Amino acid sequence: MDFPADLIRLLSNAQSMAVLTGAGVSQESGLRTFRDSQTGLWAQYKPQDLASPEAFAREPKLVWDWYAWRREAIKGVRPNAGHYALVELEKRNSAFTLITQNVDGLHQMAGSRQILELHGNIQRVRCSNCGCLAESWDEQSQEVPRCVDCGGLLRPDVVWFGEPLPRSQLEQAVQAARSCGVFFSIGTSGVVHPAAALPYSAHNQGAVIVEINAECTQLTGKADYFLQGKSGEILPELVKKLADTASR
Ligand code: BV8
Ligand code: ZN
Repeated sequence: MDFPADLIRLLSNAQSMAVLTGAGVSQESGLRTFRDSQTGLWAQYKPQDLASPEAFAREPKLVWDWYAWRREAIKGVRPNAGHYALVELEKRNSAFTLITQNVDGLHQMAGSRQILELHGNIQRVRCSNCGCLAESWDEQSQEVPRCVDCGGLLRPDVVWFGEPLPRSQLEQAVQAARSCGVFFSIGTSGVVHPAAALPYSAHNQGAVIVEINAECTQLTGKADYFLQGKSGEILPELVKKLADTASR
């Protein structure tokens, strides 16, 4: 892929970078995005209908089983070249913040260090009553497992629709958007708030906006650069171009 020369120059001299990733970054690892239709048993449900405190209150076992199925699906999944390219980008930029909406843990697995998980992590499970993280639980249990401390129902440690994002992670993400020189929005449809507002905060303070997505989104018209295609292909090529430029 050819990159605009001014983009390469700009990225080579960037003082600080922030990156927002969405489900599209994990798509080439074989994980369905939120917009992809669900499969099998779950085809009849929309994620928004299951990922909510109301759904869990109404049908805790159904919601628990959906997350147990997703944890199982993630077991065989590995980071793709896009995740690893972001690890390289972090190594090349001292002021680098990775903000992810993904709950799959693939950025950690790839080796990214400074990660802000805005929507939690599906590999963690916490008590819906006392909030403490569960060390272990019986994945084969026929009932929703309960907290060993207080007996409350266990739930995935993710942010459901209608729930507030973790304050510290959100504050750090807002801070990064407001102070970065370059803001990447990668593999996200930009529909879910407040994460979707971050690129606009960056744009409003004068950051250069680079969007990488397989298709146009609501942000595309505002982006300074729109690199259309698969992040697992574009990111490694971009990082290689930056490395080649630096070595000249
Ligand atoms: C909150 C964890 C308040 C759970 C998730 C009306 C207007 C604005 C906002 C709202 C509104 N009504 C309600 C709201 C608020 C709501 C919201 O934004 N709703 C949306 C649907 C309108 N937000 C909330 O409820 C948030 N909380 O606002 O709380 C509050 C405050 C104080 C006190 C009390 C309450 C909580 C939102 C978090 C929800 N949890 N995940 C779980 O995973 O089970 S969100 C979940 O969906 C994901 O984490 C992800 O963030 C989101 C899906 O978005 P994407 O990642 O963008 O994925 P998507 O599939 O949409 O797009 C993929 C993209 O990749 C596409 O563009 C595609 O083209 C591209 N792509 C595909 N393949 C590739 C690719 N690109 C590159 N390469 C490829 N290979
Ligand atoms: Zn408890």
